[in-house]
Amino acid sequence: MSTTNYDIWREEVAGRANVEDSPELLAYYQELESLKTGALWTVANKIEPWQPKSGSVPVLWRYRRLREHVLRSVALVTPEKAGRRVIYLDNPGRQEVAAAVGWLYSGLQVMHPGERASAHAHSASALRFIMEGRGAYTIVDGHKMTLDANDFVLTPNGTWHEHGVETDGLPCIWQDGLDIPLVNALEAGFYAVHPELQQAVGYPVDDSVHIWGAAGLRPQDVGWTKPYSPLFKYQWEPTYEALQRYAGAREDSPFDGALMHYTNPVNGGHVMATIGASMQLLRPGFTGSAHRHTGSFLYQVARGRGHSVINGERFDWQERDIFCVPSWAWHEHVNASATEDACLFCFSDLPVMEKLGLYREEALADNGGRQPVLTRPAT
Ligand code: GTQ
Repeated sequence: MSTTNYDIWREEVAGRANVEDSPELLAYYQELESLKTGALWTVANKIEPWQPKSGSVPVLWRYRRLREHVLRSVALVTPEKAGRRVIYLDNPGRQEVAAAVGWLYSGLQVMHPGERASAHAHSASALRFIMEGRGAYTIVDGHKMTLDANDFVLTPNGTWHEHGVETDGLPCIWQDGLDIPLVNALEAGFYAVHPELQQAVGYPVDDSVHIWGAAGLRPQDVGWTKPYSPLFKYQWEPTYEALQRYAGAREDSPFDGALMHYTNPVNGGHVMATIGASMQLLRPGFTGSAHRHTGSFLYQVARGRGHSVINGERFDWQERDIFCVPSWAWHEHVNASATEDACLFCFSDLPVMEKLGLYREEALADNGGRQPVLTRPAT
């Protein structure tokens, strides 16, 4: 055995389960099964992989193909009957748990002017990112927030929340992001409908932004101990301006360009305990290097066009398209335009990975940090 082969053998076999079946063993396994037990060596290599093996498939959901189907649901079901009028993103590798990627759920919700969905609360944490329309609002524990395109709002775990569109608005579509699959995996999900179906607005409209939204300033007389951001609403204009300033003040990350995390103004941490979110700016012509890390990530193109290579597959995206990067998948982003910025909104389970000590990251060393592109899916 050459040294090289020995290394491969050591990598793949040594210390790992390698027991061949025999009639005696097979009978033994059956006896164990009847006692609701099993021999670890029959499953060890599967349940303890060398590195994460995501069941999720990289997927690009093209908005120009989805939009008309989302709009069609308006004529087919009412928010009252459907509860939430949503078309969810169904990752072919995660259909059993209704996840878009990993343990994250996502869907596109549509509402017409004058419609409102009833108030409810659940253990899952949620966010929504406004894609189009005018007059959308969300009420969270009595705080009403008005929402425009590319605004992002939180409805954290346990809060009463409802959505609607003002009667003088335009049809609205937004992306929901929730940790429903994670909460279900942890068997910790509760769900309640508000006793009055709607909640009263108890504060001035957009008060959370006025109280918590001043950059670099924290209010003196407002205590906050909940494990999520009291700001709730993050507007596009100040976000984009902050990104441009940041990009102008320092060099790009080779992987992400200029990326900023949305934060809890109380402590600078992630916006919610289980879901984090970011917005990144890829300058004209930005060509990222590939890296991979643990955690599941869902991107929405807030602006511009470009492509990402995910595990060797190229996905060309444009404004409003959504794509996912599964855990430990190689990925690199490119802004195709020579003149226009591209901006990617992203939400993920990064807070979970970080808190549990499971976050790991690796840069692609080979090939100048670029993945060979294996396939080009049809558009
Ligand atoms: O608005 O709270 O897309 O509970 C799926 C489940 C949205 C919501 C979804 C939900 C919500």
